[in-house]
Amino acid sequence: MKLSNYFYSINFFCLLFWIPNLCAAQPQQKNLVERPNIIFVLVDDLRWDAMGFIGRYPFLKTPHIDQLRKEGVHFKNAFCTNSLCAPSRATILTGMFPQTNGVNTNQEGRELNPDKTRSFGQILQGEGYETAFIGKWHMAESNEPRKGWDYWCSFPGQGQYFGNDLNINGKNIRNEGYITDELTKYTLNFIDKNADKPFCVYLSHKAVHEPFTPADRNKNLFITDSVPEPASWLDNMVNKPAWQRTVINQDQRRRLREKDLAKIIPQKIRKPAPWPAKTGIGKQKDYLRSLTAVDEGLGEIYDLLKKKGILDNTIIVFAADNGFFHGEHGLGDKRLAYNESMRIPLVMRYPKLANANLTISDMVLNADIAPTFLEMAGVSIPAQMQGKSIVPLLHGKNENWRKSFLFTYWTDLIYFIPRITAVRTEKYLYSTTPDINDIDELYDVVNDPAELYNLAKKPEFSAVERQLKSELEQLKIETGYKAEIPRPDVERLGNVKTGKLLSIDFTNTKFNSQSENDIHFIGVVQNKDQRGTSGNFNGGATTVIKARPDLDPSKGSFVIDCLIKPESHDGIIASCGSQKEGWALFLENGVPGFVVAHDKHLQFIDGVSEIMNKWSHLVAVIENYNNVIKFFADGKLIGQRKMLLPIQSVNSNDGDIYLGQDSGDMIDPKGVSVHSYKGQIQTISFYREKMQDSQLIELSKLN
Ligand SMILES: [Ca+2]
Ligand SMILES: [Ca+2]
Repeated sequence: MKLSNYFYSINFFCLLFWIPNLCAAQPQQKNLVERPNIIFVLVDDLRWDAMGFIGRYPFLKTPHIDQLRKEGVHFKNAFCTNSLCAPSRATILTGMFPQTNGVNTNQEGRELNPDKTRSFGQILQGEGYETAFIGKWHMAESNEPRKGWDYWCSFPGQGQYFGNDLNINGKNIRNEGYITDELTKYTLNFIDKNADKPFCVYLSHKAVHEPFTPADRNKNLFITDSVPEPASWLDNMVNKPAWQRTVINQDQRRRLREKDLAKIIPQKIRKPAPWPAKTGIGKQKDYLRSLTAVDEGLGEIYDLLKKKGILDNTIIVFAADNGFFHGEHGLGDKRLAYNESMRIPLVMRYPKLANANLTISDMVLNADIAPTFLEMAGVSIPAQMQGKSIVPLLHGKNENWRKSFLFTYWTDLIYFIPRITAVRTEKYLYSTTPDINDIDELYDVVNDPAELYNLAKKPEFSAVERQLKSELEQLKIETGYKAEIPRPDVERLGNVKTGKLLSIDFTNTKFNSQSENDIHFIGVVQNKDQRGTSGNFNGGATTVIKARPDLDPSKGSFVIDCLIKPESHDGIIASCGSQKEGWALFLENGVPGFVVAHDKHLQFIDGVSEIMNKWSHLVAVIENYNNVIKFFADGKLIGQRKMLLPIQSVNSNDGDIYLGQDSGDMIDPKGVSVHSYKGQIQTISFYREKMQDSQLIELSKLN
């Protein structure tokens, strides 16, 4: 059986009774000495149970996390509401759910709008806190400082374990060190310099995210230890939705074609191989080893706070953005609503409010972190925050606490994982996939924590299922849930030209070996048939349209319109860019198609009928503002698809448009790009214009 990234084997003061109203009245009175410092340590993809004191991995030693737990509170039922990096981080920062803060996927450069969705960093900064963000930001790609942080140290995107382009307060600095240790050092420096004022540090580790890479000193830990088998390793997946049994490899993920989908057959039954106890699954030991440097760093931070005499006036929170599967149900990665993915570690030390060795079992969320920090800092909580301060729980007041919450997932890159909406209570998980026709899931998480027995549609649970369904709908309304979340950044057209951008008419252009307005005709000869004059592209002939800002397909609605008569079965009619960013109109087996590339992800629309040796009018559209591509031929909509990733500017690379071939770096080097076009092109035009489907159908008619 094949391994993939996703599937393993066959396939988470007078403070005693401080009430919010009282603190809302307090911020003016800046009693800076008494205001607590905040240190928030976020680990990437750390499971709720991957902490030494939990005991899931008997060999795992996390003495400093364990010490925080002993001197503080463990929230044993902590969850993220969306198990993916950027959405969870946006929720942590804003206390708002993805549907309201706009960051519902890792893709499309989604980023918080700091003017509309203020982070706890921005708010605390406004209240006189010295704030620092150190580490992985991961919303959008840039490492540049974001609003709300007096001190900024970050890397682009995911970052690397070794070798990062750090941006420190606007200056770019190359750092070759082991990133967990480096981020700890920057944190220690910041605390050392700011120990005399209230500060808030968000230390956001790269660890323990893939590719799990421990510090050199920790590489040989746990060598002889056995990893206990998870109960759900034996899940044969018979009562799981079919999409969970579908195996898809990296290449299939990146080169999406509807016609290939039929070939990816969901496996009927998973037959688990024996559990590999010596190694665990998918470099599981390296994942756990990567945590050791995080724990060591936490120890250094603890020691410094103690040395500075500010330990007990500092709120220390240790958490993760989401969990991770290590072979449970044969799964890897996260995203789903099962325990391993949605539960997160959450430990807090703040002796002024929280008794030592306290365990809280009420359901708390990543959305609760921001409002909690604000209440603890004596700052009023903005009404738009959807999470709740956990301070009442610390006082044993849970009468008005939540009894359920909404978990969501919007399809992100791995296209076969559908949109998920789920409701979680202390007793049940009910999970649905509204966009596909598949079975729902219902688990009794108390009696079946491994989520092996799907109770959906079982008559004896029909009342429970009905109640959870209605709870789900209620939570969707309460939290402003939407199936589609508009990108916050949508479209900044600036001074880019709109309307018809360029048109080449081969009926009356003197194109032979001539150049005009940065258009170069190479080897194209004139041809005449019953339709009149056209440009004959005879395999190797081309026309190069030099890159211009207005021909950038990433801006607005970009329309490509051409009138052609193909004379060979395979070939590129027109292309721009490469696998990185690009598009191509092509013929394959005489059938026209349209492909858009971003970051080596190819997104195809394939035509259905052959158009050999006859005139045909093709219109392709990139609606980048809403991530849709469309393809029309001869007055009909051939297909449209939601892009998993929008195209970015091609002009930074090679933005020249080539007719008749894909020049330079190819869009699809193993497929359609390799063939030159043989046949006629009569006209080709480019527009930047939002057109209705009816207009596009009209445009693509063969008159
Ligand atoms: Ca993550
Ligand atoms: Ca190219």
